[in-house]
Amino acid sequence: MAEGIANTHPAARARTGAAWSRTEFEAKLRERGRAYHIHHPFNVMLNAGRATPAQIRGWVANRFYYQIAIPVKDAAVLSNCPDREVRRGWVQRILDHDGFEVAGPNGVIRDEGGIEAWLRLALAVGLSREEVLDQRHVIPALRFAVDAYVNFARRAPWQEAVCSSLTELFAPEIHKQRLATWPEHYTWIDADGLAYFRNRVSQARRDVEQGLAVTLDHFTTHAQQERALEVLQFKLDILWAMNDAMALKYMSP
Ligand code: AHQ
Repeated sequence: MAEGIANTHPAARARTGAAWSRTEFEAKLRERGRAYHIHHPFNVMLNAGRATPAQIRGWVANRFYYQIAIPVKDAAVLSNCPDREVRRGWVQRILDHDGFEVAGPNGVIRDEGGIEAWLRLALAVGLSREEVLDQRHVIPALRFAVDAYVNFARRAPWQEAVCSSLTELFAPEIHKQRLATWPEHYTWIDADGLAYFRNRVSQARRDVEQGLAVTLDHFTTHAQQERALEVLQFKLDILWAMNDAMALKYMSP
């Protein structure tokens, strides 16, 4: 086989350590979706309609800790990122969660943000704002997993922190699954409470457009691409560990 052909065959390239093409690299990232928490038994129980009200309340109260960590994590990415163009796109993520109020020529533009929407989900499932905000239900192991994500974003190169957000490649599916199944199975939850999931379908798609472009542009050698897969697996493990903690606490043995 001519040398050139040998180096272009994916299997040969893996042996020689040559980088994957952008298309192959994206496919490798998407292949990791098989480890996404949509497949975790706790999430399967939740979205199959088998969760009790207490299990749903436990999930909402614990996932709140993840939700309030996201803008802090994204601020860490911004603080490490010297690229104005990337920051201009990334800052939207903080506004998505914290909300904003902007005085415009035609009056004030307001958006309550995702954290407030999550608190409305909490009320819809029978939790009080106080017991969610004071984090009394947050499981220590879940807290540690979420804190590991924030600390990673603070310390890792900003491109790795961007790459770690790519679990959102698989997020539209999980939000759409909730929107498709919760109203049918959990008729006791007011539909207004699901606004967060509705908003995230399009926001996640927009997030991924930027996150994937930065990742495919930055991680170009084979070693860098393998590192990107490691980073994505680290974040997949964080989401999985969060579900492990909730399963241990809320699912009967
Ligand atoms: O609601 C979620 C969200 O705002 C984000 C931001 C993003 C990140 O920066 O890591 N990841 C993420 C996720 C959200 N919801 C999760 C869910 O299952 O509802 C999924 C999660 C993700 O896929 O990382």
